[in-house]
Amino acid sequence: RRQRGFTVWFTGLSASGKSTVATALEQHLLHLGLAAYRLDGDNVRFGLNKDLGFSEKDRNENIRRIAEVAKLFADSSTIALTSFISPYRADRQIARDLHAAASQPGDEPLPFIEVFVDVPLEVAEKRDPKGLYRKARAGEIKEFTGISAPYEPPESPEITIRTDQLSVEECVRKIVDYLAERGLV
Ligand code: GGZ
Repeated sequence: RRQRGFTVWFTGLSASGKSTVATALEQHLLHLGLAAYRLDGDNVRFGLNKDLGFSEKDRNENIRRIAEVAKLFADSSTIALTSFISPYRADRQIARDLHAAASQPGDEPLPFIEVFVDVPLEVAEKRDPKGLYRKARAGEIKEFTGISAPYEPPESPEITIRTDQLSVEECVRKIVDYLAERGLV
């Protein structure tokens, strides 16, 4: 059977563990012989989206473009893994709806799996690997998610992972088990 593309959409606070889990999942999928590609701030915000900042409008546009690109990867039979905060419910819904709409008449919808990387703000803030929370608290970064800009948690994500309670491997296992149940891997 030909590989079918789909998108695994990670959402969560800065330092919640999105990129760590997405990277481990990508490795796992590649070892299974599946084509997977990770979209994250490093390859998107410094390229395609380098004109965008962190205002609500810019985040809306950031997520809209990422959703379009993820859909193109999925449409090309690749597994797209996106790791962006994507703080607004409406933006994540737009990404989901885009995948549900056929690219061409007669096409099946592309599966869209939302993974909520759910850690308490206190945990993310304590990790603070880049010192951004400290700067945000000091007012040196404005509109910082969780501190001075909103994060709207998903109401019905396909998967929720607690990176403060499970190991990276356990998080990957939970996602892969779900994908296997859906017949996607
Ligand atoms: C949130 C910010 C901000 C502000 C810079 N708010 O931990 P990081 O550093 O590596 O991940 C964060 C990243 C968020 O970019 P996204 O494209 O994922 O955001 S969104 O989906 O909301 O468009 C953080 C850094 O960029 N960063 N300023 N003000 N995170």
